[in-house]
Amino acid sequence: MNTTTKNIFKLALVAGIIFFAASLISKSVDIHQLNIENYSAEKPLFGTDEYQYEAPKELPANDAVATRVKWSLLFFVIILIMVIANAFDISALTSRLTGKQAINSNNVNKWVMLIFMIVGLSAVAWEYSVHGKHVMLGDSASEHGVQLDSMFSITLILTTIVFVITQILLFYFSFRYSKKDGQKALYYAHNNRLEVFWTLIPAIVLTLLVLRGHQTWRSIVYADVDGTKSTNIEIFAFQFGWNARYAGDDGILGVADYKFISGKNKLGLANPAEVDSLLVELIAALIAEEAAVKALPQTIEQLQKDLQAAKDLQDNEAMSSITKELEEINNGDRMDDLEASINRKTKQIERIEAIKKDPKVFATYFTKAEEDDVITQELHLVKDKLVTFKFRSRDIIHSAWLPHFRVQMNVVPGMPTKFTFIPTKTTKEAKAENGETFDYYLYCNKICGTSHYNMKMKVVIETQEEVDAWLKTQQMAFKAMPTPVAVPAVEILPDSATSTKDTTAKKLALK
Ligand SMILES: [Cu+2]
Repeated sequence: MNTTTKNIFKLALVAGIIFFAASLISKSVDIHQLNIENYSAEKPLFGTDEYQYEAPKELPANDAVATRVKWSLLFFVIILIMVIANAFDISALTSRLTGKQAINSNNVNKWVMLIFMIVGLSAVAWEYSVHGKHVMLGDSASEHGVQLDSMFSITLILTTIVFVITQILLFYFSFRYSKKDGQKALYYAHNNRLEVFWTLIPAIVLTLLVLRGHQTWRSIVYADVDGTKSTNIEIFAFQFGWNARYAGDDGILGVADYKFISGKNKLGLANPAEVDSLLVELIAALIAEEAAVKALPQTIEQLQKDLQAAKDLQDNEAMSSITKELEEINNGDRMDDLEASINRKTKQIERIEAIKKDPKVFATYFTKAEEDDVITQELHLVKDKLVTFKFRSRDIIHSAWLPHFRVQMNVVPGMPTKFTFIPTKTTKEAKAENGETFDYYLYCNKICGTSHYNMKMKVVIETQEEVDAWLKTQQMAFKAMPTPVAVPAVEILPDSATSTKDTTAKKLALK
């Protein structure tokens, strides 16, 4: 096989592979395009109504054509690159045969450098003009947010200036001083003055930026260290949702602890009746599990009988499920699970009882401050009033993100975090600017599981009177409603805690 045939063969092989790959990719293109449509420029990313998943539908005829055109273009670009590469091969061959250079690669390179600079910088300018406005989500709706935005802008302007200058130097110099025959490059290894210049200037600029950042951060973190100047609201995160807890009339958030979390007491508030009821639940479950351990031999016996019966009836479904259960018991998995659960419950009971036994510790937990706490599924804040969020997580790390207020803080289980700020624009004012469908939201900004995307809570900024009126419609955690007004259902605490008080005490007494 001579070289030409070999090259044609190579070319055909590469073209075949590209065709195959392109056909594979193009099958997934339709769905991909639909996803992009959902985030189109007309639809703002934040503050719209609930995101509705739309089932993939047929592409409109125009889009389908556009898709095909795009893929054809890609194919032709690849072919073009291959043709150019082959042209270089041929020119190299010619120059070897004739001793003359057909294409001067230094010349080609320098023009490619210049074109790359022009195209690249134009693309940067286009990016800034088209997508730049989406970076900030409009003006900040909080006091400190104005500071953050200005810091962001200054950093962006400075880095853009440096970026443009260095890119022009890099590519223009490559163009201007490309290799020429008979020209020798100047050997210039070191210059102290230059070193000092380009070390000191960035150092000074970066120090100024960092100092301003440090100062701004301090003004946020130390706005209300002891929590006396601001309204304290607890933000509770769980997979997958948020709760807000208001302090109630006493202005104090009741103590809460993960140890007290139960089906009814989802935030784990230190309420004596709730904690007793949890203890009863735990003890009952413990007794049941211990009984299940003791009864394992009988369980096996019964299951074997059931298996025989299922065999007689030729009930395949029952047979496979019983066999599976028997296997689980015989290989020790069931026993391990039960033991782990018994250990867990025993420890939890011991911890709770330790708190209850020591009067000093008891007093720090059970302060009665939780009685008038209000747990809500929306966040209502007063305009121009300092608020402190105290974050707590039930399960794993979440991140509370209120993009319009430039607020973000990790929500870490076992490690309380907080953020203090002043909202400066009411929801009404924001709606007037952004349209009636606009709303503020608190999002989770840490991918925390399958329903992470759905983890958000509506935030309403209004006047003190409006917030007070709204709070009156919300249910207090452990006290009956002060006046029987029409209340929207809050599903957090379906039963009133007081009703369990008597039975709890009786059950504990029985123990
Ligand atoms: Cu989350």
